[in-house]
Amino acid sequence: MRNFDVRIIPKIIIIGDPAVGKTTICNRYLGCPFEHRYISTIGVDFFSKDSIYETHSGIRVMVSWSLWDIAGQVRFRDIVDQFFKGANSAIVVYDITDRESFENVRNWLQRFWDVAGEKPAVIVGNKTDLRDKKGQVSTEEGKELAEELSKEKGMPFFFVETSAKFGENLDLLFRMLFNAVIWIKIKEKEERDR
Ligand SMILES: Nc1nc2c(ncn2[C@@H]2O[C@H](COP(=O)(O)OP(=O)(O)OP(=O)(O)O)[C@@H](O)[C@H]2O)c(=O)[nH]1
Ligand SMILES: [Mg+2]
Repeated sequence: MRNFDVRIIPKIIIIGDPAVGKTTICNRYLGCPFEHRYISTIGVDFFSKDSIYETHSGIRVMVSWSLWDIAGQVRFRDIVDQFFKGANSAIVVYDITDRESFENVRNWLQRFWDVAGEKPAVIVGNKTDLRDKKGQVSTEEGKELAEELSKEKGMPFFFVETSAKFGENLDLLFRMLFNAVIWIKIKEKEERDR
């Protein structure tokens, strides 16, 4: 007997400035050990993983994540945007120790929306294990950005802080992403039924 009721295969893009930890988040979520070296992504990498989630109404959903890990470096800009096509949602990552990467979150979202249409996303402040110095992006600032976007766009933006190094909050991040995807599915159904 199947242990789920429905199966979905959401296309997710992982975007954000160079070296914020996008590839590390993917690798760690897939169970690989932490890699200290920075090996910047060339173009796009692809990962997939199956997880089962339960909706609030008790439906068990098999989610086959199709994860497109996008290079942050500017030199790949023209190549990578075409991979945003058909994406159901996005994980937008910044590094809490790099304010510029936080300030660029909206630019990344805009690039995503320009290709795939306006859709909800999960905003991720990564590298919480390096939290100490002044000038870092606070939890409050991350939360506020997600709240502002939710108000502006009339759709949910989720926010979570992670340490990909220690695997902290990665399950929560994907649970939020699941909620974003389900929100979109419900909206699409409402529009079809109208
Ligand atoms: N301390 C700490 N280091 C991290 C964390 N996540 C990633 N790193 C380090 O940050 C560097 C960049 O990580 P990547 O995952 O390659 O960054 P990226 O966002 O994929 O970069 P591009 O592919 O160039 O866009 C690497 O040296 C990682 O070891 C974290 O949570 N904590
Ligand atoms: Mg990468």
